[in-house]
Amino acid sequence: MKKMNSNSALIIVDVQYDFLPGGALAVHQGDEIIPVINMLQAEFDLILATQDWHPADHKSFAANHEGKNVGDFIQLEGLKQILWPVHCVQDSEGAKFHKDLDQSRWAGIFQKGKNPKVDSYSGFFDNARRGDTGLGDFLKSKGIEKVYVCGLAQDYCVKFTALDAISLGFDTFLIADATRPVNLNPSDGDQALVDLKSAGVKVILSTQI
Ligand code: VGL
Ligand code: ZN
Repeated sequence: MKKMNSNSALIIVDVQYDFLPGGALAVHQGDEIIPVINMLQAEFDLILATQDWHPADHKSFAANHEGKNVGDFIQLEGLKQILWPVHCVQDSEGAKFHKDLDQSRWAGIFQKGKNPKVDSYSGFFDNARRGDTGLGDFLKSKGIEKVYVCGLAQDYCVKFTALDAISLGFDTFLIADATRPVNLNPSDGDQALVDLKSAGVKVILSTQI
């Protein structure tokens, strides 16, 4: 493997304890991607991470709505919102990156989900597309044209990060063996791949890099 062109960036989405086995919103076998991502990082000159980073009063948490349960839907600022368990609360253990994930060469960490009134799956924009983390401008300022996305979860934050990347004009790749779905519905992970491919995202394996 030789190093990627300088016009490529790797985006590592939400590899945080709450999305890993034993966490509050655990992704089955989510920890299996950590060694794959660590190997992948060697191929990139520019590596960024996203971090789900919610205030404790975040409205996406079922616990913040009396009588509601995880998996229920509500209207939030005019958007349909599924309710989650409390996860990735700012400064909590669950919000930390896994200790085995190599962070030594990251150029930046883009936090999302800080506005208590709107959820934010993508590392670029919140779900209402009002808030902007600055990730798009950062990539453009570095001359990046190709974006490779990996991390958790395939059917939520990875999916929406890749969809926003392609909408911003980046040639976008999903590294399929470096992500795992949370699969609230058993087909969500597969459906995410279908949706990504139809938007023009190229689904590849880490061995193809
Ligand atoms: C995520 C649900 C809620 C994710 C974040 O990282 O995929 N999913 N917040
Ligand atoms: Zn979240």
